[in-house]
Amino acid sequence: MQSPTRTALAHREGVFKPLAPEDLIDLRRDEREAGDPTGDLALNAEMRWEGMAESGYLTPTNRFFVRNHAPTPRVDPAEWRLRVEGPGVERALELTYDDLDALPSVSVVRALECAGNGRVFFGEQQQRETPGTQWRLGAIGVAEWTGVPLREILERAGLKDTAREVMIEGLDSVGMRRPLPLWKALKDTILATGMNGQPLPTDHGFPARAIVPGWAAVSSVKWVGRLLVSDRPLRSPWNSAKYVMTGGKWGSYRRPITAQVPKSAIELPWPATLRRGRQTITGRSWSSGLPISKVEFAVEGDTQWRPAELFGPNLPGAWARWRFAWEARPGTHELRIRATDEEGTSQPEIVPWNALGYLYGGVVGHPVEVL
Ligand SMILES: Nc1nc2c(c(=O)[nH]1)N[C@H]1C(S)=C(S)[C@@H](COP(=O)(O)O)O[C@H]1N2
Ligand SMILES: [Mo]
Repeated sequence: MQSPTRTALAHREGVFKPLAPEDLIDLRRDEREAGDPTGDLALNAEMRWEGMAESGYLTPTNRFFVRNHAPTPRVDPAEWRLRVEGPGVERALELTYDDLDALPSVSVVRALECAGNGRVFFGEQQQRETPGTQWRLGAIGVAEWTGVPLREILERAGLKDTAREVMIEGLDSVGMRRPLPLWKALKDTILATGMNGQPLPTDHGFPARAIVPGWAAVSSVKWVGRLLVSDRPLRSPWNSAKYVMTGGKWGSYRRPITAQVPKSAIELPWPATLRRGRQTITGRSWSSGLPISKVEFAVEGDTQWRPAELFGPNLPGAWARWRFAWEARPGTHELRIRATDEEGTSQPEIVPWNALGYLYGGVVGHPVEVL
């Protein structure tokens, strides 16, 4: 049971959910210790992968990672309004929570993954650290999201031919917001009010958040208060200064991050300790919006990749589970996993440098000590 004191304390810390150390790793503490001044404001907690070995296809909500640019706001659903306005619509709309509930809704199983997931490996594997939260691989979760297609909402406001982008605006103190091209808003984006069959939890965006399938989670704005429909390209700090890929010899161009890249994670602690002998190793692989076609493994020093066995659902835009048997010999090893998606995109050995440390989709060596 949570005591009221514990809950109050939790919110002073910027978040409501318990962040049990066996479920989540509170990276904000590391950031404070490292002297990052934003560490107090931003809350970042990543999932412990070892917990997924016992879980089903979906990530249990208590284990789901949290990434906040500012403390979680508490929004009263009775007071809450969704405003839809701007030069791209015929008429401004204001919807209450009940109005939103009354619109046609869908349920979809989709991954939500931070663009910075895997960032620590730029430093650990490629000897070139990048700034920002040093996520390992736990800034991802797969949930069943229930909500109203953005198309249903935008069409009620009457889209003009000139409509181009939708700025999705959050109600947190930093006013986190990011523009979405209209085609993506209409294609498969939803405004979710439910997660894993429950009302959206406070920290995950209650009363309503965007879910933009296949795209880095920065587009999936939480605590949405307004949809601003424009007739021209829009900017916010989250598509111009941050969440952009830098490129060119001098890092001189910046492209907003949209789609994710294939990645894999083993359901073991980091680092892991195992007993000698035959072990079943399990994990999951995912890609931007495609099913996984193949997963292979190698122990460091192997010259050959060997196949892992895929099992269970392999939903596009979510993930695939896999397992393989490993004859563990005493000593220190690195287990390496490589996934390939249905378009044939595989995880590379080396990830091209980008200054802000996004989209680390490379093969990583998971350290394992066998006793
Ligand atoms: N309003 C708002 N929405 C937000 C954020 C935020 O700080 N404020 N963070 C974004 C980022 S960078 C990520 S990775 C996801 C994290 O979603 P989660 O905390 O539900 O896991 O939310 C996105 N939506
Ligand atoms: Mo993120």
